[in-house]
Amino acid sequence: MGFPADFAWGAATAAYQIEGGSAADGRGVSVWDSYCNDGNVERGDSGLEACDHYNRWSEDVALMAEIGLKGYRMSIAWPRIMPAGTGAVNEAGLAYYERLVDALLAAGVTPWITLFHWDYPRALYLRGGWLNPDSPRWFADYVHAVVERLGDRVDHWLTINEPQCFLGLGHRTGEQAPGLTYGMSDASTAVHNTLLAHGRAVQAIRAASPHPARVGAALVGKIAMPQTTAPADIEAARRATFTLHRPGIGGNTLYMDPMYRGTYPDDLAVAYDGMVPMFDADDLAVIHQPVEFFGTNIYSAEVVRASDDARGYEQVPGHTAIGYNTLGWPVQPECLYWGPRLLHERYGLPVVITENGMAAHDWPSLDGAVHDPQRVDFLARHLSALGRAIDDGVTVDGYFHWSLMDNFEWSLGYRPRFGLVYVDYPTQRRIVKDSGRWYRDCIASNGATVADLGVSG
Ligand code: GCO
Repeated sequence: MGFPADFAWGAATAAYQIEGGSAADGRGVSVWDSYCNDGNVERGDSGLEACDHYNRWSEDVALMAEIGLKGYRMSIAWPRIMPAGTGAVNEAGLAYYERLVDALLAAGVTPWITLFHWDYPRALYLRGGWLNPDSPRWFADYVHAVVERLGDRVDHWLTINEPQCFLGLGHRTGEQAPGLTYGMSDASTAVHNTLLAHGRAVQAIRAASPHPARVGAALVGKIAMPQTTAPADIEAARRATFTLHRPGIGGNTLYMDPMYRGTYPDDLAVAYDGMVPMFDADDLAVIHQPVEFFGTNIYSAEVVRASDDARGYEQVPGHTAIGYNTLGWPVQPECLYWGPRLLHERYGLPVVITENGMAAHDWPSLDGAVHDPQRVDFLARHLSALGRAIDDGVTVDGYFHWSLMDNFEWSLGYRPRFGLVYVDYPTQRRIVKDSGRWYRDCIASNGATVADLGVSG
């Protein structure tokens, strides 16, 4: 069977991680600008210049064409469009993204646009941010302004990237911007308003787009995969993936069930440590908007097996991964077989892998090239597993590698390198890595080069 003929072979980035131009052309301040300015990021790094994509976008589009990308997942910086977060629209910001989208289309690269990838306007943070009951409307108004301008050329929209992360790390543990440590009560309000913001944004896209759009989000979550293909182990993987294990706002179903099933999960009290927040029942009808795909960022999976206790699963001890990336994340290629299979089975939507990739020890060799054999092997194994999921009947519409280029990795700054393209930050020179050339050939073959590599599900 193999990959569909119109499979979206892509790569992903995010505005704050690559653009720079933080004060250019009327852009407002984001919570990440101030978080970096306060010295919270490794080595004092910030997104002030990043990869200077704000000025080098034309060169970077040419690189995407050189690699032969069919799709490019980018994000729009909310503070570039509405410097105060709401109200007046910054024409220069819209014009920048209009030029970029037109260049992508001219290069035969389909833009997939994420509308919020963490660079929240500081002006709204100062008004209470996601605790403010107006926060869903603020987001919807911004989304409407963007889609009104770009909706005639952009068909693929993602509302929000990884609410689990920006809420969990940015508002609970304080490890990311804006560095807040909400108690569980405020956290539950922020989660709920973020889910409402997703729903209101989908409504805004439908209202502003001049033609039918394909809409989704980009959720991350802990995927569990079975130790064996025994039915009991597969059921254990389902339970581990779709139950709320412990207090905290990172659980898959806390977001996925309201967005894609229209209900909070029955075990909601587990997430909120016994406190079941009171929300307006009508809210779930707003949150549960029909969408066209299930976007998910999958980097790895934990391996589980059936157990005799009430939970019905246990994590398999020891080192089950084939290795670890430079951030210590386990490399577990079968995550791209089991993740899509379990998510498609539960939510019934076409799956799009909106992020998958690895940080590696990349630098230019003496021959001037950047040889990254482990990323090549990572890509081959993960895409082979994804191809097996498709062969087994899972509908997968696309794969966006994280990332197109090395970039600002949030609190870790520029140390981790995830790109298919190396960025020499002092000179901003780009070098396509071996993995970028390998990916080009894989795309040209529509995935035939990764068929039957023996990466079993
Ligand atoms: C995320 C974000 C990306 C990260 C990438 C590597 O998933 O955390 O969407 O912005 O840079 O995942 O950590």
